[in-house]
Amino acid sequence: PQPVHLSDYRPFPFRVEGAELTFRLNPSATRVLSRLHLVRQAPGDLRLDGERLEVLSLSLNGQPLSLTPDATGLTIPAALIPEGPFTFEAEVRIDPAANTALEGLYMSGGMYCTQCEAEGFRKITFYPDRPDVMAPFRVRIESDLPVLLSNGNPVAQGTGWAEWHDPWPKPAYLFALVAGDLVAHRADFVTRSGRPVDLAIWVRPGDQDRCAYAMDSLIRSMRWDEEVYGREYDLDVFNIVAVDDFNMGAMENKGLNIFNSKYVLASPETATDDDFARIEAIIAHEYFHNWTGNRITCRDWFQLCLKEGLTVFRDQQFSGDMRSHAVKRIEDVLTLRARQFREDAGPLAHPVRPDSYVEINNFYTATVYEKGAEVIGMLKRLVGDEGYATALDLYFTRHDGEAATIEDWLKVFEDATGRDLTQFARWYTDAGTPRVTVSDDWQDGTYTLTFRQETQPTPGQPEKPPRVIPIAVGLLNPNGDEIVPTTVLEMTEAAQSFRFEGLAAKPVPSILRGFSAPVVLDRKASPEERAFLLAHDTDPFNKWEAGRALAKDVLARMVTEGAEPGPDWLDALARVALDESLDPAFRALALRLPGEDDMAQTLHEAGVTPDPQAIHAARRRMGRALALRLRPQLPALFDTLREPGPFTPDARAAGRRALRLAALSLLTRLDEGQAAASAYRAADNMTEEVGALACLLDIGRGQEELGLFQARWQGDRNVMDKWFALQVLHAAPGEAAATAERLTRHPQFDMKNPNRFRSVMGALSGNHAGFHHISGAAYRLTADWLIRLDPVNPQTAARMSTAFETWARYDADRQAMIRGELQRILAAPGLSRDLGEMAGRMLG
Ligand code: HT7
Ligand code: ZN
Repeated sequence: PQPVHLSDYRPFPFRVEGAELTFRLNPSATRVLSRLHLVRQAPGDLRLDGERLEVLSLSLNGQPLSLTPDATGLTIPAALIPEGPFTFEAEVRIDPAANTALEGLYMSGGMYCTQCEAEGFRKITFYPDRPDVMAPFRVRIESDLPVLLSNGNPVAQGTGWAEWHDPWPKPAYLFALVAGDLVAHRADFVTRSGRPVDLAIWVRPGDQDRCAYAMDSLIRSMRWDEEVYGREYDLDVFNIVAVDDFNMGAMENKGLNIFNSKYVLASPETATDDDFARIEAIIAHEYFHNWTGNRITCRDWFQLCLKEGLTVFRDQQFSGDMRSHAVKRIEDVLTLRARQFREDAGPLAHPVRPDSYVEINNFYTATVYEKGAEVIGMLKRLVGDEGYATALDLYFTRHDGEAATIEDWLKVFEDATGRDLTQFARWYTDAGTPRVTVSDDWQDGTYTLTFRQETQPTPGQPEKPPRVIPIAVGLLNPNGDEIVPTTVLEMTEAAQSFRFEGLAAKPVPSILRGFSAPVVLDRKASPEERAFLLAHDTDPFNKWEAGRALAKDVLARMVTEGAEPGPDWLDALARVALDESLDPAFRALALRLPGEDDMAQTLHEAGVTPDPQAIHAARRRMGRALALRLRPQLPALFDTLREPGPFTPDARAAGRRALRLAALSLLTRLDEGQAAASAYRAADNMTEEVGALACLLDIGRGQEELGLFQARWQGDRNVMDKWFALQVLHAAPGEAAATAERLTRHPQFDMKNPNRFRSVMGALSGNHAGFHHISGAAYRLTADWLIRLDPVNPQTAARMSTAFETWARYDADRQAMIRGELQRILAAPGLSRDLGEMAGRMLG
């Protein structure tokens, strides 16, 4: 397949003034009638996208058209098109029941639903399926099912039909339709200008008592967007539907968000604290798209970060406001490093705004989303809070109702703040994570910090000119007082020095506070200096970062030199863990040991070939050493943090549970699981049930508890996903592949359900030492299942193939095995464009 290039963009030569659609729903033979009102804007044929549509009739201004579509659409020659407005009509037949790719119109548990982003609408009818073609839609749904939903406002309904009108012009990727036997959890909202909005979350009967948290999150999101960004909701209704079969997290269709049910349904018994936090964030994310994505959309899919980076940035701000900014920032950076830095360091590296793709679904990546959000965080830091607010207001007024580009976005900031952002734009066009090396000098009361930036070549980009890097710095004096509060240094050169004058003593620098830029900071600091910052830094991110750096240094020496953790690290960490003046959530994060995948990447960057088994073994020894150091305090830490009263999902209570479980995990390394076994039986919420079970599985126990869990939850798909995933994630390295393989034979394993598939195969690649076990069994099993899944659901198969993206880090044997599996995937007959592109890029 030919790649699409950013430089190929051409405006569409027609305007769609209105789209009228009628759906006659039938599981295997749905008829879709579309009437498009069009006006020519420029010379040319009318090209409509359309895939796998059985044509029943086509007409233009009421005259039948005898044209035959090709594999990707229909061309109506310019000569057949009249001057002035005209109407194109098509009737097609589609087969939702056979649609296992979950793109277009498909069925999930007897319900009809749609997923049109990025290019799914072309599987429903002929249409210019590109984001810069925006039109108001009228939709009529005919079906016996009781609930019939589409975008916009309801117009009328009767027995067996309903009509909807969406007055806001939108691209086809935001189209949605749902029909099913559903029940609603309802609430009211009044916007700050007085518009009443009916809110509803639609779920399968029996699930309605698990919607309260999602509804509360929605209401808080709507209020927050009014208060912080001045953005109001703009329709009479806002509907959310939960579906079990869904390729991603959720979808922001105008007025009708469709969600993976795992990001809606929650009760204390079924959802963990992480689930609650994710539900809050994703509900907010999809709601915020109403302005950043729907009202202002993307000109083409290369501009995806325009809506996704900004919307992630907004949902991160929201979660920080709702919870703790410090904890949220640490968690976001952990995710960024685990997913985006990993992507940026391998064969799949691409710019935040890519300039070519074969399959756009392969570019819904951590780089576009999370790095896209980091880039906005940097912009905000550079222009200040006020500059950011002014720029955003200008963005909304200047581009409302338009399909915009990154150039438009940056121009808004230039116009609002007077800054030249030419160099800053490299963050959008250049792939790779800059490495910033720091050295310092102290002379006669002047402290000098010198930074050097370097970015390794990435596929297709050998040269990496310097970028603008905002480096937030604070200075502490040797007794721990802050003498220079956070100051943002703007690095623009390959090497640059910054001076601080008039200081009485050599300070201790706290660099890259708040993780002010998505870079790897390379600073050779002594363990004493890191311990000092862990104890005294006023910036909570850098306080945590100091502890993390210390732990990584210790772990690296354990892996490479066989060293054991010394008292410096153990004492420094114990002080933080036991400091009751600190937020328990922060203490829990400080106790979390560096991840094995993260360690593998760090060793690789230091020129050491990582041995997954050695990392795994060292990390276990590290955990045991920490447990021994904290032994006297662990039981009390576990008991006194118990929450009195009924479960609440708020951040304070969740933080206490997180620290309690961190203590339990350490205790388990000393008592052979006694405390965890009783904690499992005493648990009255899913956080502690799963937490205790994970502790047991980690030490090779928990079989009885797995049986209890299954007996209790086998009727609940979302909870059972946890049961599948836990067993694979916590399997011993030599058993992980066999465990996953056994679970694929379980009667409740269903590869057509992406959540279930991910809970086994995603968990296998998440078990670092298990996935990279030298037998190669996990590599083979993963490739077997990707090949099997590909014809069923190519989008999910392609996403999951990123398990192999880190192959170049490892030794020659593992490299050969992984490359062999990628070649086997590439040779699979009938391979999809999705998986083919990914395997090809990974092989280079
Ligand atoms: N904008 C959406 C991205 C998306 C998607 C969602 C569900 C299924 C397939 C999908 N393809 C792309 C989700 C979001 O970022 O908010
Ligand atoms: Zn999004």
